[in-house]
Amino acid sequence: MSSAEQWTHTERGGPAGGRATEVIAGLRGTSEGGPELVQLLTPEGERVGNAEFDPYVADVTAEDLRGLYRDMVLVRRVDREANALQRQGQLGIWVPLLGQEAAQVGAGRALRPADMAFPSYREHGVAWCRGVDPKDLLGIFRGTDHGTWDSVATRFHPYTIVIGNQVLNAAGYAMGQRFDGRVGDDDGEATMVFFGDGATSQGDVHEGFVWASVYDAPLVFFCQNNQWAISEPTERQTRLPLYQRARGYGFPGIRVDGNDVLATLAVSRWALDTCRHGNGPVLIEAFTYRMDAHTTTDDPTRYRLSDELEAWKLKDPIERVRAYLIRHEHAEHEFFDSVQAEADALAADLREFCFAMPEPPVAQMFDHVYAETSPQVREQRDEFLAYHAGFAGGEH
Ligand SMILES: Cc1ncc(C[n+]2csc(CCOP(=O)(O)OP(=O)(O)O)c2C)c(N)n1
Ligand SMILES: [Mg+2]
Repeated sequence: MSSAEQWTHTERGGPAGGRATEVIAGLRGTSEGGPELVQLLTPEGERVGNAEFDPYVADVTAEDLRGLYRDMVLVRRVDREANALQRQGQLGIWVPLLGQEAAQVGAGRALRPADMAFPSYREHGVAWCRGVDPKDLLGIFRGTDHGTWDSVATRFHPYTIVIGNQVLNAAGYAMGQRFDGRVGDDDGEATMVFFGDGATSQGDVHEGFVWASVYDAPLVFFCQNNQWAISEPTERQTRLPLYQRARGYGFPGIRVDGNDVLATLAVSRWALDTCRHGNGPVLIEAFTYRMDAHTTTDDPTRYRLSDELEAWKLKDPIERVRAYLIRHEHAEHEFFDSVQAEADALAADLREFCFAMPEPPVAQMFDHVYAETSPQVREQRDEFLAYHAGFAGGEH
């Protein structure tokens, strides 16, 4: 029996006290965001006033909104193209961001150039906002490199696959920003770290919360609650809304509609401001949904119901901005057509690049295991090369 079958068919007890019997996986994990959800644009594209957060997007013009729309369409197109490339055998695996464009673009566009960002492995939209060329992401998933962007120049750390580990890296980095006196006023710096709902059950994330809290590190914890950690629903990670965990660590937590790019931008700007002024960390829970599989190796129909997906499709992050732009006559057909054409060209370029990617020499995988190679690594490399040389055609 797969673990998905176990939670759909067995009775679960445990400390929560039998409340979760016979729950169909996901139905509880994907309930509405609740009254505490910060939302500025409804799924229908209507603007909702919010006295606390409106000031943080008061300067956002129609042109800026078109820019956010463009960002989301382009990153979705990159995502779909990379997914197709995996299906055609060009990538070993792909990690889709479908559905999480607003969360990532809202947060990514709130960051200033001097701020630092630590992603996990799904943050293609944040990468885009940091100026990382989508081509630089491909090698990670083709298995040819570890990402080719300059993480110092872009201020976008390499992807981290080990769940939650980047939270510790980010806490240390943000403590450094504080120790170096780079916080305290509006010119201060901040760091943002991205992780998932499942990651909140990792010790690394807990430790990161503690360190950042007690050192008042300028760190925004940006948790994309996409309702699932592979096949585990959020209800298997927490019995209270994730943003409320922050209180136990002594810093503010807030839940934002992660499918609303404007609200995510506003809340992220507020949180980054709080940090750069020296007030310590903030937790943002971006309430969103993973519309596709966990990765291309996963089949979500094994563990979640299609009506859940259908319900979330109505909250699509791109459609609500499109509806808003049309309703307020902020964009004409020509604009939407030109963004589509740009997306298609970007995808074609990505595809062409992928087909032409050179195969690296097999010895290269041993080069960056440590900053300086060790006798053990050298020995393993030599053994591996000798093994490969035994095949017809030499090294390969
Ligand atoms: C330390 C560690 N344990 C387990 C895994 C396997 N793993 C990969 S993704 C994942 C689920 C993560 O879920 P979540 O934090 O919600 O992020 P999402 O993938 O939904 O963005 C797990 C358990 C891993 N990569 N690292
Ligand atoms: Mg998740």
